[in-house]
Amino acid sequence: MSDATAVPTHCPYCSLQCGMRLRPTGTAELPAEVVERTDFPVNRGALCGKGRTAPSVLSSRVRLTEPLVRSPDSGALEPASWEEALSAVAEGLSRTRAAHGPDAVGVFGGGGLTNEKAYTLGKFARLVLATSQIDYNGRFCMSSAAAAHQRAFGLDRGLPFPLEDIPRTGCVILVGSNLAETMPPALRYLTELKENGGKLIVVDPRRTRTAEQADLHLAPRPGTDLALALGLLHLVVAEGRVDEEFVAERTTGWEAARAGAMAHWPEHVERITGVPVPRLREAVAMFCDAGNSMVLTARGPEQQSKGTDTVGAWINLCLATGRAGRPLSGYGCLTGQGNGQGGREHGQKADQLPGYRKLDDPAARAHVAGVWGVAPETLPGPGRSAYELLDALGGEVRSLLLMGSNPVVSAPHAAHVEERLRSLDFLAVADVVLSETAALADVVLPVTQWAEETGTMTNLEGRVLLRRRALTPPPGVRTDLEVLHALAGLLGWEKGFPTDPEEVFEELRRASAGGPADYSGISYRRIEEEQGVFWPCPGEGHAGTPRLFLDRFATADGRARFVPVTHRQAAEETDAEYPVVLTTGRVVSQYQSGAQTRRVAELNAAAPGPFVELHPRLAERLGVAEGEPVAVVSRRGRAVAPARITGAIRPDTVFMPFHWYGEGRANTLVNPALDPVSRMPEFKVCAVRLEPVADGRATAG
Ligand SMILES: Nc1nc2c(c(=O)[nH]1)N[C@H]1C(S)=C(S)[C@@H](COP(=O)(O)OP(=O)(O)OC[C@H]3O[C@@H](n4cnc5c(=O)[nH]c(N)nc54)[C@H](O)[C@@H]3O)O[C@H]1N2
Ligand SMILES: Nc1nc2c(c(=O)[nH]1)N[C@H]1C(S)=C(S)[C@@H](COP(=O)(O)OP(=O)(O)OC[C@H]3O[C@@H](n4cnc5c(=O)[nH]c(N)nc54)[C@H](O)[C@@H]3O)O[C@H]1N2
Ligand code: SF4
Ligand SMILES: [Mo]
Repeated sequence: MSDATAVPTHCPYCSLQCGMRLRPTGTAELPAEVVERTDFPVNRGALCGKGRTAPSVLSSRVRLTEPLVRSPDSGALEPASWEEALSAVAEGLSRTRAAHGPDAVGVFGGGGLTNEKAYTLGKFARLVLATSQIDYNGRFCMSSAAAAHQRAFGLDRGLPFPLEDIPRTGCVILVGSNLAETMPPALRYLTELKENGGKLIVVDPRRTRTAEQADLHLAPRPGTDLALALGLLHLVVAEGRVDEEFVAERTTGWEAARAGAMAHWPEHVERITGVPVPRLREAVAMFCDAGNSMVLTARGPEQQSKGTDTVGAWINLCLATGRAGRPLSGYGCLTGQGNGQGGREHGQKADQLPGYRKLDDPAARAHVAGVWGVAPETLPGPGRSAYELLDALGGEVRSLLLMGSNPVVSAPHAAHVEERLRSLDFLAVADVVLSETAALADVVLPVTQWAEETGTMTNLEGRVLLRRRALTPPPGVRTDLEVLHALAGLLGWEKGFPTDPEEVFEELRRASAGGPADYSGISYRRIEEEQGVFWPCPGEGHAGTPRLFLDRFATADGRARFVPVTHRQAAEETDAEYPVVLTTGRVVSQYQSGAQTRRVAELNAAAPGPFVELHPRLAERLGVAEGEPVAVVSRRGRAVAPARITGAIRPDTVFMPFHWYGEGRANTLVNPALDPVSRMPEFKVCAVRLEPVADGRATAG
């Protein structure tokens, strides 16, 4: 297969942003083929099944190819022209604004959108709609780690070092990440770590494919990572393993953090977490005996109503042992979505302006207003967080423009969110497929996909990448930037919303200049020449910053801040009525709400539907056999899915993946309790009871 006609680009899905090449085929059935691209360092040619099959979603058989408008007569979505569809959106949003004010119009974005789209969506909300009510699905993703990063280091970039550093450290504690399934090509970094003699500790209530690779697997009860991290820090102090010099020179706040940890005796921590004291000691020895070590967290410890404090406790462990701010050591968060990093930097977040600036900071407002050519006082203030925004739909927020998310499947307490979406006066959804959320809309706008448009993405390392348009999109679809340009025009903003991504990026560079996430030195040309550029990159002559904090942390005094934390319970603990813990997550062959991957035959064959993973003891008590339906009931609702019985999960816990709609929708059950700082919902812990689906059998648990 010749590469001559293949365009270098990146996968449409997760934050690894694996490099690939695409070769157009000239057919509408399957418009492109994936060709290997070995020059991109993150994946060196390796792809998971989702990446390999991604062109299937470009097929005219599964995607949207014309706008849809809900007919007042039939009540059904019917094909319409772009002019009709766009004016219906402009009218819908204007009507709400005229009747209820600008804050009655909401915007919901996504961490899969390119930097250019995320930036433009935030600008569109603040200028054209003049609303404060914008947030996005990244709130459900890494917001707890982001908040903890900010508190401790003064800056939030998921990984403060490139992935290539991982095999060269001495020990990695991987907390609540199943990267063998969620970022398969990244498993190589852990394999190389072990080949180099390094140790891997995995913290997960399930013995996952990732945990199977570990030298030490700790399986705490879900929602108890905070106690676990405090217990490890307690032992670090008790065993005299604190790096006093590092603590004195590069941190503040140690005494209070130390006191917090000393209150968490190992035996007490064992009672809370279920992890035996000898295993805690083993972990401390592995972590501290290695010359360098890292802690990496993902959604397990973060998607909790105490996710920010939990990540803070892991950061405290790194700081106390001097495992931060020096080469080959540190704390990092494995961000999830394709542009999970860039999507949280350029203004689609409720409290934020481009360049990771704060919306309530007068200097930030003045700078960005200057770039946008408006007076700072016209910019609205901070709005509601994602779940709070969804919860307010049909109440204070009466119309919504949604781009790049499928909350009917992915939001907590999903039946309630679905009902709120249905109660809106007006809903417009831009998507590539008719997702479950798009199916509720008054207007559906069909947009181009990754392979058909150019734009930048910032991967989990903080590396800014370029996706180049490789294909001509079908005639009936437009880009998200064209959609926002047209809507802005209809709403009185002829200028300021360009459709050329590079023109948007040039403006984003200026808007981000001087901010924490400074992109001002990055250009499309540089990205192509350098295999991506790491931010901050504050000038054309600046090399970019693959490694952060080596000389100083990004706080005012340059020191990292210990945050005093203590363990607290999950928002919903088990009791006699709901005796089992439900946790949720992912499988390798489906992506997120499944809107894209459920349309790929090969992936569906591998992962055809939801399931309830449970321990043989629990299954026996319940009287269900492998594959038989189980009802899982929480205070919010009931879901039914086949039993998958395995000794790889704790007997007090069940696991459901969240990729499906219908009776097996995991989020019907999930508790929308929010972290007080990050506003992250508690996706990883709620209390449930299990019932066999046939009548007459007893409740187990
Ligand atoms: N195949 C696939 N890959 C993906 C995605 C996808 O949907 N599918 N999504 C992408 C995105 S956006 C994200 S955010 C990432 C997520 O990537 P991960 O964080 O790796 O994915 P999850 O499966 O949500 O959770 C990871 C692990 O946390 C464990 N866990 C559950 N509760 C707890 C707990 O209380 N404590 C601890 N320590 N662990 C717990 C689960 O058992 C699970 O194995 O994946 C990205 N990659
Ligand atoms: N129970 C449970 N729930 C969870 C989680 C969990 O672990 N457990 N994890 C949470 C996490 S980490 C995340 S990130 C969320 C994600 O959940 P969602 O926000 O629902 O994510 P996706 O399924 O990726 O939805 C993206 C939608 O945008 C469309 N799309 C893709 N690209 C584009 C584009 O460029 N433009 C436009 N306009 N549309 C596009 C897709 O077709 C799809 O319909 O789910 C959260 N929900
Ligand atoms: S690991 Fe992520 S970026 Fe790489 S091919 Fe799979 S889904 Fe795509
Ligand atoms: Mo995510």
